Amino acid sequence: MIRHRIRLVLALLAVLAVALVPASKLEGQAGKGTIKIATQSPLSGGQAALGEGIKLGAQLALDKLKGNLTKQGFKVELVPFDDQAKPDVGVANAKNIIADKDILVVIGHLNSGVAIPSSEVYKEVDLAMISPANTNERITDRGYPNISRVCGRDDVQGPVGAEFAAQTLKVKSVYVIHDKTTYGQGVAEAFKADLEKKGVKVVAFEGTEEKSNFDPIITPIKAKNPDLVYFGGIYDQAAPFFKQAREKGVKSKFLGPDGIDSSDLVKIAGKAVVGIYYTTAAAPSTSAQAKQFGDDFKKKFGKNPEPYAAEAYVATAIALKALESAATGGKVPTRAAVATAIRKVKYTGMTGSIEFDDKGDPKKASYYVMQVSNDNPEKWGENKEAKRLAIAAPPLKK
Ligand code: ABU
Repeated sequence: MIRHRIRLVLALLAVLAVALVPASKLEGQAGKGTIKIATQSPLSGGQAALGEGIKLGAQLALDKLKGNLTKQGFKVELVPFDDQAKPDVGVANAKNIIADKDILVVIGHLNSGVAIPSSEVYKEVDLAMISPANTNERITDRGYPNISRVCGRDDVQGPVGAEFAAQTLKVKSVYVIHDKTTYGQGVAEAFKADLEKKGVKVVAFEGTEEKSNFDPIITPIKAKNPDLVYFGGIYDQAAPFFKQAREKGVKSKFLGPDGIDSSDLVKIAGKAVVGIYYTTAAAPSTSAQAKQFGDDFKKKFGKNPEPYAAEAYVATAIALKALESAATGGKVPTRAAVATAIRKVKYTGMTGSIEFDDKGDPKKASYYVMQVSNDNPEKWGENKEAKRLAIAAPPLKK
């Protein structure tokens, strides 16, 4: 009886002891503070497929790799923001982001035209941004110490497309269309300039914000009958354009930049886009590491990763490494210290090896020319790789 009572008292004491331990300790988070990583990408609207992929790629990296920081006593959280692919929304979000002192890194954006003005806000407080997907050269050519990216640039991507058009497709005449955005027009101009250097005739260069009825654009294309049509823009606009162009009898080859690298291109345009080409700075999912990432992603989120989800994973992995090294002494690091630490990270993973140059570009980035091989969106990852190039980032133009 006495033994039973002693056991009961001991058990009660044990329960009491556990109850008195702070919740943060039980979770392996000893209350040293909270570190937040924000994502900014379109989570609604026509470009949400790529934007959601960026958010989920970052989420997967955080869940898998935050262990060292939580062991050090920090609570680590992801805070996703929807920039709606709109510059004004991105900037409004950026102001809220800098007001939250716990946010030490931003992973984003998808659209260069949103990233550039938003990063002017991050710069005010030395908040680091690592872009998984922005390819416009001005992202890094401003020389901001807090802005880095893990992908290539449009002043390389444009010429990669031009080289492929001239040397592989051997086209003699090209009709260039762009979406009038910083990204779409920028990459189209880089493509056109290099094409003309190679002696290929650019029969037209025009911008459009049209999203649904492309008749007024298709009629002159039919009249000129170019060997190739290049569309500098994003898949939500390119897909209906390509579809209507084929339906109206345009026989030209089609080529576009990485903005059309999304399974939603075939979801919208179907068979009309099978066989078309695109350049991209997003690594195809062919390596063993990328396949493992695809499996993990599908298991966790129930869908395939879109292009640039892997780059968002890599950008977040780099951010976590930088946070670990900047958080020496067990204190939450300053934003400036994190930005400085990011530039020192050397990372090798599923998209290759990344080491930053002094303006925040990867010293060498990979560029791919791909061909759409199937009208099944589930098989976007099986598109055919026509060419792969590793090219050094151009130095800062003085
Ligand atoms: N590079 C693909 C996404 C478009 C952009 O950079 O604006």
